[in-house]
Amino acid sequence: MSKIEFLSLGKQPITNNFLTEQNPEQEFFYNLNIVYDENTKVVSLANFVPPEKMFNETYAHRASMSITMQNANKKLSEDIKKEINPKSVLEIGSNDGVFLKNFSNILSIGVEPCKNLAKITTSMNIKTYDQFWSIELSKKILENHGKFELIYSANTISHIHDLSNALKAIEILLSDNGIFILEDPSLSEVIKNISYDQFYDEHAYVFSVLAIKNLLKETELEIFNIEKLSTHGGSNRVFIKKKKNNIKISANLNKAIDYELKIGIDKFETYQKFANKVENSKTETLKIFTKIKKKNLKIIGYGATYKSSTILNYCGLDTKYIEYFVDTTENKQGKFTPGTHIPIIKPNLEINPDVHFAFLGAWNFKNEIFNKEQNFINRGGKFITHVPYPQII
Ligand code: JHZ
Repeated sequence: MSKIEFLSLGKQPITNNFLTEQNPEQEFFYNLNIVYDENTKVVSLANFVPPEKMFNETYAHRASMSITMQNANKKLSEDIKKEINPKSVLEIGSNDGVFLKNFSNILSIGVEPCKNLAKITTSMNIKTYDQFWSIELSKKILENHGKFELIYSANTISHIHDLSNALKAIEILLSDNGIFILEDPSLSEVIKNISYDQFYDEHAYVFSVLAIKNLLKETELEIFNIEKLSTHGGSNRVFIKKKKNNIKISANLNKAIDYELKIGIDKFETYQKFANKVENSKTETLKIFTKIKKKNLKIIGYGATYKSSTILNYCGLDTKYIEYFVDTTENKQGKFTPGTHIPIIKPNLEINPDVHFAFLGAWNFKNEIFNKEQNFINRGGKFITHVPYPQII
């Protein structure tokens, strides 16, 4: 057995299952356990949740819901136009078109299995295939549009269970001089920040650069550059090409892998230590919430993220601790958090005056949120976060 379990985060619900009414009998729970593969160095969930239960026509997350991500997508698109200048672009997991809308003057195709999202990009005149990414779909797209000079996929490849099929499907559609850019949360950042909430049903994998390099060994593809991003709590942007394409391999690749080896990404004991820190993080988080509640002060949640579902359910933080969440995503408003059934409401222009603390579900947008909530901060309101350790800020 090359896969060894190192962390158990208990029974967890489907993170996209924002309940319309409190009806726990209808909720699906699974055991969120995390394993490390000694051969490939891949870290993944022990039990994958069937994709149809997660990615369907009620999908709530909108990638364009923060200024931070709108700006990041705009900047990336401008850089791509300057440096690569592709004639065609395909995005796997096109969500609400936050990236593809910047490529209206070239052939741009979206792939998005959540039908409600595919409808949004279709209405933006972006041809969108509302199916799961696979070899079969890739062959169909090849027949209809030919090969692509750029394939982009952010926060999606880590969601696909059969990676060998997904990578083969990319090989089929990528032109020989084409570039595939993949972005996903970075395992070394998760270890560094004890951001264990990056493990949830949709995140079947949390990749290190080393793991991606190993996974590509069986394919015609290889990494030629890496960029470290601050988005989504620390991500890797991985630039991939066909092996026969002789683009120079950047020194950034070995630098990134050397760093990962230095922090022990290839050693099981690193994951055992991480698991101990996660348990400790839970204890300390609960201490903070309990202390505040003893004083009868009011805590709300800020950003009902998919990530936060892991913390809420793992730590048992429900309406006893958090009165409600505010979230700008319309499809979450008026609903309840999965498993913990905390109401989610539309944020007012500023946080209500009776609120003393706000738990940062969207800690990855801390700067954007702090800028927006200056009045709350000035009147003595405080935020609670668990990253990089449980604390009040
Ligand atoms: P955010 C989702 O995860 C799911 P989540 C998915 N699996 C994934 O990988 C990432 O996205 C990319 C709200 N918000 O982006 C908006 C405010 O309310 O961290 C969003 O609902 N006010 C595909 O959910 C949520 O927070 C604000 O001022 O963990 C952020 O969700 C801001 C800035 C955000 O992803």
